[in-house]
Amino acid sequence: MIIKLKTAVLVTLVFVLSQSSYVLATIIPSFNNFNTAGSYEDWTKTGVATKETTIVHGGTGEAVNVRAKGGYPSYVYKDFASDPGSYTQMQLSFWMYEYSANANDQSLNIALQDTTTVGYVGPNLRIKVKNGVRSLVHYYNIDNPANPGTALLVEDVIASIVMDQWSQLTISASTISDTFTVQYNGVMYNNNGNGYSFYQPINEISRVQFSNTNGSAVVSRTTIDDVSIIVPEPCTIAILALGALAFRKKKA
Ligand SMILES: [Ca+2]
Ligand SMILES: [Ca+2]
Repeated sequence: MIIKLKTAVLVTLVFVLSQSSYVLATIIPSFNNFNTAGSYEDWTKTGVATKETTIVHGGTGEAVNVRAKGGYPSYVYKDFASDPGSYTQMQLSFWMYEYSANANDQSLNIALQDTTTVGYVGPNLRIKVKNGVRSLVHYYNIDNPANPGTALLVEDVIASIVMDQWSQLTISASTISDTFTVQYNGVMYNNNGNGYSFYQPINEISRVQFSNTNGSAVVSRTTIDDVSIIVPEPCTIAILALGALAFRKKKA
C-alpha cells in the first residue's frame, strides 16, 4: 500500500514536471522552413535580406537570402530573451547555399549571442575567403601576446565551403565551457576534442543571428533554410530518473 502510494506520488510529480517543462519551452525546440510567402516566421529581419523562391531547400516553398549590397547589411535573428528559461546549451542546425558567383571576400556570419553583452560574443563563424579559398572561419579573441591585456582577433579556417549546392551546418554550443563544435556537410569538427572557443565568454544564449555585413558595392548572399534550434531540457533527465524509480517501485 505504501509502495503504491509512493508510486502515485511519483507519477503525479512526473506529470507536474513534464507539464512545467512543456510550458517553459515557449520557443524551443523550434523549426522554421520559411515556406510561407513573404514571411520570416518568428525571426526578425532588418536590412536588405529577401525571401528566395528559386533556390529552396527541399525544392518547394521559400528560403531566406541573407545578403548585403553597397554597404547595406542584413540581419536575420531570433530572440529568446523573453523566454522563462535561460539557455546555457543550444544546438543550431540549418541548411545553407553558398553561391560561387559571390565576388566578395565575405558573406554569411553566424552568431549565437548573449544580448546582455554588446556585439559578437559567443560562437562566431563566418564564410570568408582565406588564402584564396572560400572557407568556414572561426572568429575569436585571445589575449594579445604583443600587448597583454588587449584582445587580438584570430581567424582560423575550419573547413572549405561547398558552393552551389545545399549543405547542412550544425553548431552545438555550451556557455558552461564557452566552447562549441561544428558539423559541416556531414563532417564533425571539434578542434581535436577541445571544442572551439567563443568570441568571448557568455552566460547564456539569448539570440541566434545570421547576418551579412559585407560593405562591398557588389551583392553577396548566402541562402538559408530549414533552421532548427534545440536545447537539452534538464527536466527531461529528472523525469527519466523519476520514471525509472517509479517503475522499479512498481515491480517490487
Ligand atoms: Ca523552405
Ligand atoms: Ca560562460
